[in-house]
Amino acid sequence: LKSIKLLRNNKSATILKILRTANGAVSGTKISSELGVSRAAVWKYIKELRTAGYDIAGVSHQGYRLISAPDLLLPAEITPYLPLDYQGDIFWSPTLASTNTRAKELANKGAPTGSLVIAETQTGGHGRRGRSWQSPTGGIWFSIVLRPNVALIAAARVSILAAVILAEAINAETGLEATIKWPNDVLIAGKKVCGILIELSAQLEEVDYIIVGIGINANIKIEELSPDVRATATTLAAEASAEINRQRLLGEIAGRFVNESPLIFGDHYQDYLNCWRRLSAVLGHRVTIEDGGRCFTGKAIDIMESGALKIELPGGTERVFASGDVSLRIT
Ligand code: BT5
Repeated sequence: LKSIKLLRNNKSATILKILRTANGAVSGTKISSELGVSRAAVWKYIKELRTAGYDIAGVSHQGYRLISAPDLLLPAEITPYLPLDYQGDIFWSPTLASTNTRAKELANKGAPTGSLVIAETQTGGHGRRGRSWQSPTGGIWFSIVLRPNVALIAAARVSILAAVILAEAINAETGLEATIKWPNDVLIAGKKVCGILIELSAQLEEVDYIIVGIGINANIKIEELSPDVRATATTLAAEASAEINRQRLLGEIAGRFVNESPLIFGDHYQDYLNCWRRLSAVLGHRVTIEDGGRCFTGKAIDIMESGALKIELPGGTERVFASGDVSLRIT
């Protein structure tokens, strides 16, 4: 399968919509007039869809009928779950080194806000501080480009937004109780189901773009993770005892990012901080933080506006830890 780029109003996505809503077969003539393209062009799009894994029957004198769609995160499968006015290009690949790396390349070339880079597997997926992120098939590995018009200092808010969106979207899609482990993991029953990696580019204190990289262990087989990772990880399918609709979950998350990111730069940031507090797996718990080779153990007491975590150390002193270069264990 080749990589696919989908621009808004993509013709193959429209054909799929027509075939999906049709009662039976749809003639090539009808599709060509609805699309405003020739019948030969319709045939070309149908061929492309078949190459991407769609089983479309062509019955002579009747037209085309959709038999089945592949379980892939193809743009045409995501689009139905995005808001109608969703802006941004959607790029899909069967495999990429890292969706964040590709998203950065595209953002540097001007990819608009809301652009998505999606891969079925990653060969060099990464986490923070050079750690690697295992990305076998069945997961949701993607990056979203955001271009808020804000000062660098405000960009940290995206980290709070991302964790809240992920926990809430997972909860809405699966009914599972997802919690947030500072700074940016989403847990189910205490195990990591989702990681978030935020990278940004700024010029003179102004944000140029922000890349939010999201990895969700949706329907992956837990045995495909290495034993050390398996010990602390889980998958949505395992926790819900059912396969997840990956396409709908991805669409919901992307739509929420684009709709809600303006809110955190306006008056609503406090609301998101409060959601974060409510969903937190760490506040009120004893935690151990490793910061630059030193370990601190204490009680997590609050999240700061900067996204830093406030800990109460034995003896009552408080210490604030910036996210980014520390690791935390709930102890
Ligand atoms: C993260 O880093 O949790 C951020 C991961 C972000 C991944 C996405 S996928 C799409 C996009 N493209 C990328 O290249 N990255 C983003 P961190 O907090 O540093 O945690 C990394 C640690 O999580 C590793 O050292 C492992 O211990 C563990 N880990 C690796 N793969 C995992 C998985 N699939 N599920 C759960 N834990 C995993």
